[in-house]
Amino acid sequence: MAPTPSAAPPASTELPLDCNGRPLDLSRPQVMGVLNVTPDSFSDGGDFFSVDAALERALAMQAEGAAIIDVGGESTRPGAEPVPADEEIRRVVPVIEALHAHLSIPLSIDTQKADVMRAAVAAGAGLINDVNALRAPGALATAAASGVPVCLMHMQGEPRSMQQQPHYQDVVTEVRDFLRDRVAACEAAGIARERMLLDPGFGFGKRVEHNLRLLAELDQLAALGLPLLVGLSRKSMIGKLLHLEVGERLPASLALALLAVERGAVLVRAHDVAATWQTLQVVAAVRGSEAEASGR
Ligand code: YH5
Repeated sequence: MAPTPSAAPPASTELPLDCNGRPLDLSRPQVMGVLNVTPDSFSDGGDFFSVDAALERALAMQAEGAAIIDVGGESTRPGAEPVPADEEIRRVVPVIEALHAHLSIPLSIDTQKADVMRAAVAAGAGLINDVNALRAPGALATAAASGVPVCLMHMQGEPRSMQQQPHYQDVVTEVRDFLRDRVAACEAAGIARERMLLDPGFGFGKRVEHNLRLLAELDQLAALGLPLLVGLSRKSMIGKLLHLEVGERLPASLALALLAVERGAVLVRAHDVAATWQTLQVVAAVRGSEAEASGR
């Protein structure tokens, strides 16, 4: 089969990303394991947050095939209230230090705050995952100075109220233009394109119809030429489509992950690492066979 000419250059995913000294290979689809370090997760019954329990969970995700672990100390679920920076730092820094000492894969910090980014990278984090795309005060300069790669995500509104009135004329165009503007802002701040990932932000100020359109036309975002991260795991769109509780959303999460990588995503943020990794492995096996058949 003749190679299909594409409008945009492919994402520069051949070289591994340098995540604070640890490589992240995005030449094939990979799993980002989710590690929430909020008081409702890993508590030993009371208010006490256990670093050991978080480490155990992270080691399991590494063994299950995660290429990176995303540590988050602030809930960004719809309706969530903001957490002060010092509280977020108290939650994430001991966990990042322990993971950095005991895991070999890179770690990312899921935060919007410059102070948390700085503390997390000093503790060993190798990627800044910001659902606010570095729009908070000081975030752009802090991320630039940190030297680590950044994931820029689209969100309409803010977590507290974003699901009240999501509205778009054309969701794909608006998300694409937003991400293009943030890439330009990052480049102006001294962040090289080679250190950026993009994310449409499924569920962040979007109705089910918006999420579906973004997934159906994900190739339009891939055409920006940067690696795409997607977070679809267990999200409300699945609950709304199928009337399922959070714990019942794995099969649909895997189907959405598969559709996303078919449309160009290279990093899939997921809670169920083993199952997601297996899904991506069979996709990679079929792609390998395709490449062989076309003589590449
Ligand atoms: C993301 O998409 N999401 S935190 C609600 C759920 C289930 C899961 C009601 N951080 C993303 O995982 N970072 C989060 O069910 C993220 N992309 C990136 N880059 C929200 C979350 C969730 C929310």
